[in-house]
Amino acid sequence: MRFPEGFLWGGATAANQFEGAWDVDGKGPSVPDMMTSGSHTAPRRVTEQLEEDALYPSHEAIDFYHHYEEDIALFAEMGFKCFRMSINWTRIFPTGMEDKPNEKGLAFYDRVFDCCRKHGIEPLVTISHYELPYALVQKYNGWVGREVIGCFEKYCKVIFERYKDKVKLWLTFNEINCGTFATGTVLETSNIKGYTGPFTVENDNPQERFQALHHQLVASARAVQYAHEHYPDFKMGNMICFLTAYPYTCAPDDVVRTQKHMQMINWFCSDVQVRGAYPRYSKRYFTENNIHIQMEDGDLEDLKAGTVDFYTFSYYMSNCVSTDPTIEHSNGNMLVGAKNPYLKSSDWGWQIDPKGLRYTLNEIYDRYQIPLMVVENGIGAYDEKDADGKIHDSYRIDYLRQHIEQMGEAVEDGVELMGYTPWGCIDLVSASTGEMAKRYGMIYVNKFDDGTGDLSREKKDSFFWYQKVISTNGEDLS
Ligand code: BGP
Repeated sequence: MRFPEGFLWGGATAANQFEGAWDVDGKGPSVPDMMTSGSHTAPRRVTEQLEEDALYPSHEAIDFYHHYEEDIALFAEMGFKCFRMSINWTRIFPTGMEDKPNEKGLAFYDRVFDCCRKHGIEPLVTISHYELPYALVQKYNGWVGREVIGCFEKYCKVIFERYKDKVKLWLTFNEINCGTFATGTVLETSNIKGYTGPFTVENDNPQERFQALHHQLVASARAVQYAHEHYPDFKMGNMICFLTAYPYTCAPDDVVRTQKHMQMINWFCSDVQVRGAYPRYSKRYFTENNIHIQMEDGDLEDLKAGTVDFYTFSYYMSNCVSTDPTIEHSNGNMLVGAKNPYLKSSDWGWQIDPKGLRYTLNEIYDRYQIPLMVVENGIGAYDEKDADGKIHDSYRIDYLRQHIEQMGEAVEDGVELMGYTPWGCIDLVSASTGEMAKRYGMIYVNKFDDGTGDLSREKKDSFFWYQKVISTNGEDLS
């Protein structure tokens, strides 16, 4: 057997992209609740006030809030051992600033975790997946405000204590490294006070963004430290958006540029979260980019004391880095890059690179030597129903098969891999475009970009295929 016994096969979601019920049972608005839908040609917009004629896809999403029993039963039928989901901070603290948590919000996640346990599914919970309370944007300019660290600590203490018997695996921030580049501003660092405009902010402010990121890194470390002190059976992980980059050519200038890109985009946050200190290369980057991070006494000690137990990441695609600005560009998750002539792309222009996953797993494990988990992977595609009324998504099966094969290679290379939770195991709202049409799921949801659809769930071919993969612990990928 390639995959170890107890391997955590499952799927991944995020509250803001699938729960809906955005203002039900006391929930407050979070950043994505203020974001309109878009497409891969027209960007999503952030609005300060809700606009009457705009569509806000998180408001209903696929309404997991009222379908959780049915959905978790479907995950169980596929054989899931693990389910990655996030808690919507604004269900627990509607503005982030209350003294007391919202009981109805807490009770909802009790029901969800109980349902998972009933089916023998281990929850893997992201504490903050692009879900900052919007009130904290208005009051503190998002994570730029140091006060937000305290709000986050309060939230963590409440959920740790409440769910201590139901949840053991935690991730602090989804794709925290998105704070190292401009496209991460809206959803990650959320320094968008007073901002109305497109998803890719027009006036990026790296000084603010890195200050906000510092606060997130401190908040993450404090949460990990607190969990370790009070709940020794918790396992605390980080979560990185891994944007694998190859030099476009073997010209040393391309190679060095790629190395610098890898350092600040892919390694910087995890060097802090796994090794417990700002890496030396970041000093030069900050000097050259005129970034001055304000720290308070104790910050460096917190970073040192709050290192994670396991490393998790998303992997969808790879890109190339070139010093030649005329090279053709390719789309990608959060960032564009130079197009790799050896790879094909998805409908949204993300380059499909299964071998890049083996390469990436080896690189990460060589660097840190702690257990790894792939907590997002998948292909966003247009799904059309066939004449028989079913979705025959052989392209999705191909994508997943090739990536699982390469994970198997990495395990044989000696990488310690805990599990695999492909993204959007059930169709949900796209984070970057706000579309429903960009589907990742093995379960189809009757919900469309114009907001119509009866929300009914249907199994795609990939549902049955993944069921077989799990039941054979990854041996039968046919
Ligand atoms: C990751 C995010 C997810 C998810 C995924 C797919 O970066 O963590 O929230 O959405 O990407 O991206 P998209 O939805 O833009 O296709």
